[in-house]
Amino acid sequence: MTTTTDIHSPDFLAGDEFSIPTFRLLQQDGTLFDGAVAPELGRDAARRIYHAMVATRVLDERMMAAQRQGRLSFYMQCTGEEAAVIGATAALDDADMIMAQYREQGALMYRGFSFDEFMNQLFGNELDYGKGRQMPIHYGSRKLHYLTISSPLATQIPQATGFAYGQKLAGEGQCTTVFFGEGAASEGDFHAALNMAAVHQVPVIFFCRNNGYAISTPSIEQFAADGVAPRAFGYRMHVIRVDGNDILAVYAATQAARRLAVEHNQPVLIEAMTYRLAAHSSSDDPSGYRSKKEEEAWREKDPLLRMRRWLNDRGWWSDEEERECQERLRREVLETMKRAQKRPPPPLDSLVTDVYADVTPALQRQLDTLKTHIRRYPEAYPKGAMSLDPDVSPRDDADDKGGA
Ligand SMILES: Cc1ncc(C[n+]2csc(CCOP(=O)(O)OP(=O)(O)O)c2C)c(N)n1
Ligand SMILES: [Mg+2]
Repeated sequence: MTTTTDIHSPDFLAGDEFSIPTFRLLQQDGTLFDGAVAPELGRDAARRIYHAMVATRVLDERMMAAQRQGRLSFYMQCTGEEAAVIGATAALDDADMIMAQYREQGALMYRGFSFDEFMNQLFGNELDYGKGRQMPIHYGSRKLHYLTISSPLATQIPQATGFAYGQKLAGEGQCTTVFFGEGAASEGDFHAALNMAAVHQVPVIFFCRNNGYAISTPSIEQFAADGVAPRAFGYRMHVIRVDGNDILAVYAATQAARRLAVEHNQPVLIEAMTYRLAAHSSSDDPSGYRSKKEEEAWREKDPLLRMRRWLNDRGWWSDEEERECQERLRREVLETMKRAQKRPPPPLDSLVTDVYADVTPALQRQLDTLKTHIRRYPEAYPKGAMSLDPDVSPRDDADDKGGA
C-alpha cells in the first residue's frame, strides 16, 4: 500500500519530525512517577519476577568467577538487563515462544529452567540437551518454549517471523517474542524479518535490548538515527520505547504488545533502553573503550535495586529475605556446579548420531579418524576420553595416561 499527497517544491523529510518518547513508570527510589499507574501485578507474581532477577544475577556472578578460575571456557552475563528480559517474559504466556540472542538467560530462569539444567549446558556433560556440541550459554529448552541459541547474530529474528506465522495459522492464541541487541539490528535479517511480519500480519514481538554497546562499539557509532525504534515506521509497525531498567514499564509495555500480537495479529517493535553493566563476555575487557564513571552512573540505575525498593515499600520483600535468598541461591549454584562438573561428557558417537537420520559416510569417516587420533595421542586429550569410545575396552582406557 502506498499513499501519497502531491507537493510542488523539493521538501525533504529526515524523520526528525518524530521524537520517540520513553515509557517509564517507576523511579529509581522505588516510587511511581506522578500520574503513572502500575500494571496489575499481585504479590506472588511480583515476587516470582524478582526472584528470577536475583537468581540470574547470582548465577552470572558465580559463573563468571568460575570462568576466571579456569573451570569454564566461556561465559556471558545478563547483568543490568534483568528487568528488560524478565519483565518481558513475565508479561507473556508461559507457552509463548521465545527466541533469544544469548544474553537472555533470565527468561529461562523465570520459566523454571533449573540450575542443574544451566550447569549441564555450561559444562557440556552427558545430560546437556545439546550433547556438548555448543559453546557455553547456548541454552535451549523445548519444554519451556525457548529456541536454542545460535551464535551468528540475528539468525533468530526472521525465524521468529516464520514461527509466529505458523502460530497464526494454528490459531491457538500464542505469539513469539524475539530478543536481540541493538547491534544485531544492523543485520539485514532484522529488516527482512520486520517487513515480512508487517506484510503478513503475524503475532510477533520484536524486543530490542538497546544496551548501549555492540561489544566495544557504542550505539552512537552504530546508527545516525534516534535509536532502533524509528525503523518500525518504515514497515508500518507499532512501536514503543521503554525504560529497560523499569520492571513495571517493561511488563506493561509487553503485556500491551502481546494483546496487539495475539488479538489483532499486529507485530510490535519494543526498544528497551538499558545498559550492559558487565563486560560483553568473559573474553572482553571494557576498560579499553568506556569509563568507570559511565559504568558507575548506570550502576545507580540498577534494575534489581529499583524493583527491590518498590517491593519493600509494599511490604512484599524485606532485607532479611534478600539476605537469605542470596545465600541460598549462591549455595545452590555452587552445589549444582560441582555436580555438573563431575558428570562425564556425552559418548563420543553422539557427535555424529541424530545429525541426519542415518550417519553419513563422511561423518563416519571423521568419527573414525577422531577415534584413531585419540588412541594414538591420548596425552593430547582429557583423561578418560578413550572411555567415551564404545570400541575401547575399560582396560585400554586405564592405560590412558593423558591429562591435557
Ligand atoms: C553475524 C555475526 N557477526 C558478528 C558476530 C560477532 N559478535 C558477537 S556479539 C556481537 C555484538 C552484538 O551486539 P548487540 O547485538 O548489541 O548485543 P549485546 O552483546 O550488546 O547484548 C558481535 C559483533 C556474530 N556473532 N555474528
Ligand atoms: Mg548491544
